[in-house]
Amino acid sequence: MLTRKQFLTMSAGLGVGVLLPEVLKAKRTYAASPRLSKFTESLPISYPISPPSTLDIAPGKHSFHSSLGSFTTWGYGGLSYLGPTFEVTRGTPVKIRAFNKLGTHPLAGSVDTSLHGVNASDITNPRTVIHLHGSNTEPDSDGYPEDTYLPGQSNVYNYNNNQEAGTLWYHDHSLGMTALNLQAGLAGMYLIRDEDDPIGGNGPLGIPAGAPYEVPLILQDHSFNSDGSMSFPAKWDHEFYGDVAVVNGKAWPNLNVDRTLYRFRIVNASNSRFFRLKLSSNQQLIQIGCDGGFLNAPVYLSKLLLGPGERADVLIDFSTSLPGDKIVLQNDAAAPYPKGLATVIDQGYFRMPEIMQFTVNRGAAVPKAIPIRLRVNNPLITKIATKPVRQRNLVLTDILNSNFQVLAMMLNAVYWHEAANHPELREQPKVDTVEQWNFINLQPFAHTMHLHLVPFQILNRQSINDTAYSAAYRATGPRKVLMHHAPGGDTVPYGYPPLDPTPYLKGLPKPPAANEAGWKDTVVVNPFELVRVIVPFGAKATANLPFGNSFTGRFVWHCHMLNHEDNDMMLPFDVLP
Ligand SMILES: [Cu+2]
Repeated sequence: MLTRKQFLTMSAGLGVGVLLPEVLKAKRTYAASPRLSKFTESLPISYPISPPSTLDIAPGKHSFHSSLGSFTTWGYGGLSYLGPTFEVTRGTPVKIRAFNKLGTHPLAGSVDTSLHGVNASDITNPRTVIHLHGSNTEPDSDGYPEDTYLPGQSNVYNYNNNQEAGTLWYHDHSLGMTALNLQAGLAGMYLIRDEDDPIGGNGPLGIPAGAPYEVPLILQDHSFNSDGSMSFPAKWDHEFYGDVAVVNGKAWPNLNVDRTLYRFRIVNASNSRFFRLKLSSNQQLIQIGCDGGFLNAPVYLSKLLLGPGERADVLIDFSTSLPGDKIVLQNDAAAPYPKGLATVIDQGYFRMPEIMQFTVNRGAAVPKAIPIRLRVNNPLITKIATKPVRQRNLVLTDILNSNFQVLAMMLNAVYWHEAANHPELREQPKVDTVEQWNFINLQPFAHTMHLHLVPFQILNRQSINDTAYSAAYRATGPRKVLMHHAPGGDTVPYGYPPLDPTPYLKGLPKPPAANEAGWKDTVVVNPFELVRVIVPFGAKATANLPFGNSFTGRFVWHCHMLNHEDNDMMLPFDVLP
């Protein structure tokens, strides 16, 4: 069986338009959305509020654009689409009972029962479960993908919020249904505050917190049918790219801004799309925080890359803008990231060059100082000095059929149900130890790898001779699968655990970018690259950690490209006592 890279290389040799394989042709059948005016919708803003003790997960009627009309979508906490932004202070525990009040799925025609965990009943009796992404949370409240509950049922989530200020988000995590449930609207933002970033602002950094100058931005891409309802392919495909940018639930919105300093909490909540954001005015984006909290110092960026699941805490200074200026938030990332399908079809096909617009209000400029130090009460981030007790090599790959169609996206060539039922196929770190995890991407597209429970530091990235490594890794297989419903048949081509990549590495390791040199929980793994991360599996694993718990139990690690996660690119791991 060919790898996708070998196949794409082969296709390139045949020339554009010749022998378009199923795997690529499928993309062109996506419905083209109706033409929509840009920057005519007002950006909806959910300013932060305290979490409630009860949270409804329920349908509503929502319009993404004034020319599209209203259709059924899903939301949290009484919103028709997405959920309220919650804010809590570090160390203040929160207990939320969430009620599943969902009805027939708004994307009923796209429920694909060939995916793991998906049943026809998900159309009319949909499961849900909430994961608070970025939180250091007990296993029973972490949104394990099989801890779902049905309409009429509820579940209690305990978040002790024992961690530094950061940009968290909450979203559905139902096994096999996460992509459709997020596309339907089940996502919201959750901000943890602390002494450096107190509720209401007026903290030592001098940055806004809350209305009106701190604005959450939930970035997605969507497609719409001619009647204006949401469109999504009927069958699973290895990626989804919509042709309409949606921010906070509106298509290509506009935000009127005062001439002062704004703070944007940005999450990439899209299925597969990477955003590389820039401003049409060529002003810099000043990144002050990444996934898990503040960086050591602001990083001034002309472009900001965010893969699916990643967050950024960003300042934009509009005090130097002129009244009436229109500044577009642009995106120059190819899709798939980073090179598109350049060798086979039009490279620009899935691009989304514009996201939203800022229109600068009249009024005097009110400049504010950009903080120099971001960690006043919290310890500076220094490289974890504790030596890892072990390394784990973890491979990102896929399984193709004889027509080169992707059957499943895989981690370690292990299926979810195999690992869920066979501990010998699971990673099992010991609580309060430090481990090094090496993510090895054997595919021509980037992925974003996410660990639940604990944040990590990126050590470095290094190229790998993927052809030689793949061949040697393949020689460790095939492995007989332990659960026979697996889509690829009775075997997978590779053995377990993955082969040591050391002899196949090329060049020198590169340190993370300055805006990644903080606490991360989701990391971009580029094609044919090994990314080393160092992970403290508990608050006592080493010094100066940004969280306070040492939980044991079952959690998950996965690719955050939602179609990948839904088709086996997710595995359980256990933190052992
Ligand atoms: Cu992926």
